[in-house]
Amino acid sequence: MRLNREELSFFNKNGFLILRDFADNRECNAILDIAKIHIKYQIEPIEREEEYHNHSKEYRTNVIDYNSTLNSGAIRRLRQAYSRDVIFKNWMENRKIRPILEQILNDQVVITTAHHNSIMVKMPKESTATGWHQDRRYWNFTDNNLISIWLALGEENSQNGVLEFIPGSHKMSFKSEQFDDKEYFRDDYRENVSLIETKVSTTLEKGDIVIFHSLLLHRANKNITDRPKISFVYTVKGASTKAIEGSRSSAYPEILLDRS
Ligand SMILES: O=C(O)CCC(=O)C(=O)O
Repeated sequence: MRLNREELSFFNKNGFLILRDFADNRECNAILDIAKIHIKYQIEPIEREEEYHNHSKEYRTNVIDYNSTLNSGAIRRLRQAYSRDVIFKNWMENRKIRPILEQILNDQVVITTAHHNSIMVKMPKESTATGWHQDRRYWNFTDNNLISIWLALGEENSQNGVLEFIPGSHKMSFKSEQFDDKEYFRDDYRENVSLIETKVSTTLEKGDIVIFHSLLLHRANKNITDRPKISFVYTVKGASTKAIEGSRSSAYPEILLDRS
């Protein structure tokens, strides 16, 4: 499957693209079943809600051990999905999406397991909102040619924390004062307010995917429903984009995928 010219130019202009009904029910259910077992038995490495919310910029930049430092609390993400189960690995190495990723990256595709490589969980009541941010802020690579693939494993809407994006923000330059000390894009900063008003949020159904650029500003609400929201997200880069040696980004394996 390849993107047509309109889809590719939509991604280049806006920094994200939704592909509806991309993964079939069987694939989604297999991922969900395994994810639920790992959530139930709290299989490390996990990040709990409190940690997701409170970890400092220094922690997120430097700490390489992804195991939780807490013994209890709601799970926010199962990390290192690639090496947890062949079902997760197969989704990340899915051949149907490969030509699309090659088109967007304009390069051979490499999975980076150092960062987004997770089952994302938003538990009812206990989950928190995520502020506006660019994923790339704590990542160390030679350039920005990285994109993430988000798979909805159930309905995602404004009630349970669907992703929201600021279209085109992946191409904008910002001043450091537009961000707070954890590098969240400040929603109380005058210049940011009008830009934030341009946000888009689109309900997702099970099997829909969103591909988004590593510099795109995005956020999500907390889950105020009574059912967990479970999603899968992983990041790929172009082969010519290199992790900086000695950084957290180079501390985990990379998987070079065959050309389509
Ligand atoms: O699910 C959320 O709250 C947002 C997740 C996200 O944007 C991230 O982890 O980078």
